[in-house]
Amino acid sequence: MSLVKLSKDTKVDEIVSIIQRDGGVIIENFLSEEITKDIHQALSQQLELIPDGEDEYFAGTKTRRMSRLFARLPQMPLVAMNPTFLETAKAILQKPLSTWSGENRIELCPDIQVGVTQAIQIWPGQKAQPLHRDDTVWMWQHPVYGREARVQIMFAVTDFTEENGATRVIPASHLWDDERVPKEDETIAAEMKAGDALIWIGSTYHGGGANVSHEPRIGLTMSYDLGFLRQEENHYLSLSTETIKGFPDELKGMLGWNMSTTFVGFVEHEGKMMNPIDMLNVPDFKTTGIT
Ligand SMILES: O=C(O)CCC(=O)C(=O)O
Ligand SMILES: [Fe+2]
Repeated sequence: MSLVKLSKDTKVDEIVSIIQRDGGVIIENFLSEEITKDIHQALSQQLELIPDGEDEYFAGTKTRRMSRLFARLPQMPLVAMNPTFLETAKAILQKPLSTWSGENRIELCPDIQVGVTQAIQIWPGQKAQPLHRDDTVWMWQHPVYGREARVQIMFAVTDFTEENGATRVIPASHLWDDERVPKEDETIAAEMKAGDALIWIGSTYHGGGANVSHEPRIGLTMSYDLGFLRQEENHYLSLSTETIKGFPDELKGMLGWNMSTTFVGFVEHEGKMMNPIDMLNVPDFKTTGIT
């Protein structure tokens, strides 16, 4: 079995139905060759300054991980706002809930937010990462009851091959319960050309592959998560208000500067429960992020 490859112009409904069946899908030519080259150049330079991971088990001692990508990589909005990714994430995550408010039946629809961003450079000699589900960060249980928590992308900055450590995925493992053990021989390598992207969900077992080639592999990952969960990466401390102000309003909100439909994340200011996005217009309000 292999993962289905689709063109970036495929209708969102079709992308979603394949993800719901297989747990993931590959989108070819997700970004243009030119943009991919620029991202490659920027990330390879910045990754030179990043040390290998310290943890042999999961992060990898021959793997460099660099986050805070919205502060570091000017092309991040092109990844995040790419309609194929954004619309797919919305279609999967924004499942409404009906509940009571007094005797009124109301329908609530969750917002989505940016969770983690990370450039992952796997060097020759790195062993395969343990197979895992990324929704374990919130101890999500399986089979998923009600709703998926995450829709994630792995953008191939370099070619992804079986030899250089392409992400390994167990197709349809998002449907498994929490007892079944994920095994290496059930995985397939998400082989991609630079510029392609794997989109998968938080409940699908996957992991970085072993790099037995002579070149490093670079992937750029970013997740969209349910807006009422805690963000895996702390964007409030990572990105300055100046950086945030440079983004389109929808992206500002999705980086955490939005209050969820269920009021998660409000800020009290002068007795009002404010949406944090409105704080950006309050004179003298500033956060500096890591510099
Ligand atoms: O690098 C990869 O291919 C996957 C990495 C991953 O799944 C993780 O770090 O959670
Ligand atoms: Fe992962």
